Amino acid sequence: MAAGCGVVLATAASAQTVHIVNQAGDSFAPADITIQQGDSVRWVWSSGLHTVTHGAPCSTDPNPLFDAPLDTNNRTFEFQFNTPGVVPYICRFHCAFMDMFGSVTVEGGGGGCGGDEAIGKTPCKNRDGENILKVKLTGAPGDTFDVTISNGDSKSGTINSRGKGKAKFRPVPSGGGTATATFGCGAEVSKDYSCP
Ligand SMILES: [Cu+2]
Repeated sequence: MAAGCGVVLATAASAQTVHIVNQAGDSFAPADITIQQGDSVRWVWSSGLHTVTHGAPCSTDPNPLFDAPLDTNNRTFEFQFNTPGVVPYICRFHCAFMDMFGSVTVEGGGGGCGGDEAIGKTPCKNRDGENILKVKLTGAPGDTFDVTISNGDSKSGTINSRGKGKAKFRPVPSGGGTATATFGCGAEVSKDYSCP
């Protein structure tokens, strides 16, 4: 887990995490946190009138991702960060005089693999005198992959919304070989194939 996070609540449904930032007097605690893409941050009020406003000290971003009150009527504000990068934010009332601002650093790469990363079937068939090898993959939707086969040929692609991907090679030499897939999330899997 990233250093500087306060309380971290794991959600049951997925690997997504909710990170807590407390309003403590005229500051955010912790002011700067690092999270993974898809995680959420929940700001928690304790006293006074504040806002959680996207922007660099001390102005509002021209296209703010969020601009929420944090006060007795709005005691929490939660936002999910789906894009890697650094998102600065301020309190509108206390940024300039009290340095009440912070930042959320969103790390990409999915924060690890989902466990579905695998090579399924590797059919290789002769068509019109050429061997065509298909390498069928499963993984997390949106994740990228590179597949390399024994003759050094490689192909890349993206796992589709149904969790499947495919790499097609032609021509492929006769005989056996191994297909190795490296996923964007870091997983590496291999499977043998055999061509006529
Ligand atoms: Cu404030």
